[in-house]
Amino acid sequence: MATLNILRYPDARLHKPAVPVTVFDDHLKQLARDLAETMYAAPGVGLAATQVDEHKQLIVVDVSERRDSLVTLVNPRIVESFGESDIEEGCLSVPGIFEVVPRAERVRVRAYDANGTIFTLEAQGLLAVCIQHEMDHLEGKVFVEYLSQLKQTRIRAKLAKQLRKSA
Ligand code: GNR
Ligand code: NI
Repeated sequence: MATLNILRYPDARLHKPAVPVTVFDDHLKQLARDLAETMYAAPGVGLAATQVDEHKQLIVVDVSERRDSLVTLVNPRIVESFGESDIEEGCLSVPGIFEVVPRAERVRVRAYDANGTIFTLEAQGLLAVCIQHEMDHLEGKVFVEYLSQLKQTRIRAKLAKQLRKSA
């Protein structure tokens, strides 16, 4: 087991699109375990492989209070979505920034687990928002990119200042 380094926005590697997984081997299972360990250690409610510089369509989520409801999604696809959410988001790659961005309130997702078994998940609330947030990461999109250019500029300045202070 290993916790992996999480890329920080702005980093060009966060904009690399992930490729679909075609081989469900031990290497993929190990990456899925390390991704989950990294998410729990952070702590976060989700993590995309993109954030640890692995550009494969793999995400993990656990929005449970007891941290015992891990869901691993490989090659996730949203097949239906309903409504509008107003949940405030954060991102481990954009620490200290919290904003509401346009998301569906409920989604039906088709994905494979780490063994290559296909399944469908119906999600709502935080789980639904989290899955959409992680799927954006796989496409190279970070949630702050939904915000105005002015807000994005302010966020980059704030992150640069955080980085200077921690150095
Ligand atoms: O830990 C996280 N919290 C969160 C809160 C609301 C909506 C989405 C998220 S995902 C985030 C972890 C992360 O950065 N995943 O990519
Ligand atoms: Ni994120």
